[in-house]
Amino acid sequence: MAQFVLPDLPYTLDALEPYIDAQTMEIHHQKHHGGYVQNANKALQGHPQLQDKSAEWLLRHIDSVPENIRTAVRNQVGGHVNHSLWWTIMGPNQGGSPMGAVAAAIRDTFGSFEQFQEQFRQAAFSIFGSGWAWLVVRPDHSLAIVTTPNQDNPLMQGLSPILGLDVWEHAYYLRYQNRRADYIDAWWHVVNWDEVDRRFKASQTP
Ligand code: MN3
Repeated sequence: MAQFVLPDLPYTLDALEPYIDAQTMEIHHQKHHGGYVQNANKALQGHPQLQDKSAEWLLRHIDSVPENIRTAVRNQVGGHVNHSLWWTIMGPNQGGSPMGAVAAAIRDTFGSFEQFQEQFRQAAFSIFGSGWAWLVVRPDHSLAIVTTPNQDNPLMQGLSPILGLDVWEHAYYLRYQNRRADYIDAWWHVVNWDEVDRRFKASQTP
């Protein structure tokens, strides 16, 4: 039995239109995320001692994964975990400003929601090549903006991601071509802040 399974999208393919188009969603979910799941399962096939581990555990303990499959686990399990978060922190009729505990923490850390958005936008825009921008919770429960290359996940550095932005070209090229900044600006309209707040609260309990 396969260790990892491609999760269903929590909404229809066209639900994030016009900000993210249905064709991009279909290819991104079925082909890209589907590919990470298949390749992750393949990488772990001959390693029964790792098959009862969660994807998150494997990333947190990436240094204990056997060297001959470490790069594959990092890329493919990383891709699976990143995209599993990605679908859930977006939704139709979302966007706007965060509410609740995470909103207060963002204000305390960055001064205002607008200042947070500007810093996050700058971080995402500045990634060279493929990668992700993240809002993470540090072990001391404070917030920070970080970026990772490729499909690396902040769990590999002991950080808990609660919001992520995929800036691989496969996430936006069909609609936005080279205009990454326009994609980032549009993306705020689909951020599901209730889910980000839920993840934030979960990260605050020991
Ligand atoms: Mn992607």
